[in-house]
Amino acid sequence: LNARFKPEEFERLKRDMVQYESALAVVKTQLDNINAYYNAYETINPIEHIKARIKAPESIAGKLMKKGLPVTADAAQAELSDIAGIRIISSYAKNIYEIAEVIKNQPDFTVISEKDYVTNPKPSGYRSYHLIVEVQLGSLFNNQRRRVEIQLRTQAMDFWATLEHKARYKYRGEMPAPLAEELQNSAGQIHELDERMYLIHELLDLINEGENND
Ligand code: 0O2
Repeated sequence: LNARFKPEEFERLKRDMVQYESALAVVKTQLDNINAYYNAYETINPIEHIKARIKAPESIAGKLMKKGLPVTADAAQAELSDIAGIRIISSYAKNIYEIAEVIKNQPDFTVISEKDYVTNPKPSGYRSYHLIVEVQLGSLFNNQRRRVEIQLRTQAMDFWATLEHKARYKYRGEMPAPLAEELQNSAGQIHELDERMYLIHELLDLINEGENND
């Protein structure tokens, strides 16, 4: 989709971007604090790493157009929840639920929506846990609130989603059926691998406990 903002809309969007950068920084700092807490106070940190990004104007325009919406700064603000986005990568699927609970209990975040594609994957094979949270900007921004999308996934889910996204982008929604099928099969295998790695991890824990009790 070759969508573009008109110059005056682009100028408005550029100004609005400061709000999303600000919301992203607030959420990222809170998540870095959670990460620091786990490193300092717990024996195991469920967070592997955290990535933050702002959606590029071309992608915002493309998504608005795909949704049949006007390519304007107002429409972007009203309709898109992932202009500011964060990805939290964990080692195991079980960690995702633990981190999601902590995030949901953060007093500065208001949870707007929650989608569990970990237990209920998309038809493409996509697995991740999505949370949309809202945070308040400072008084200079009239205490407005902005949304940030947080995607939680394991390293294996991230590996698959990154490659599938690349294929999806290349074919612009018209992915050849054999490729889509191959990706669906790989998603199944990745899921199996995720579960097997977790079992090995649990087994090692049991062995360690046994040795400590000897
Ligand atoms: P990008 O380029 O990653 O930002 P929405 O997309 O928010 O209008 P929906 O369907 O309610 O509507 O959102 P959903 O399903 O929660 O998906 C939002 C984001 O999740 C997508 O954003 C992707 O990042 C990711 N996602 C969802 N489904 C898939 C999938 O099948 N494969 C991959 N690789 N990623 C997926 P964008 O804007 O589509 O893409």
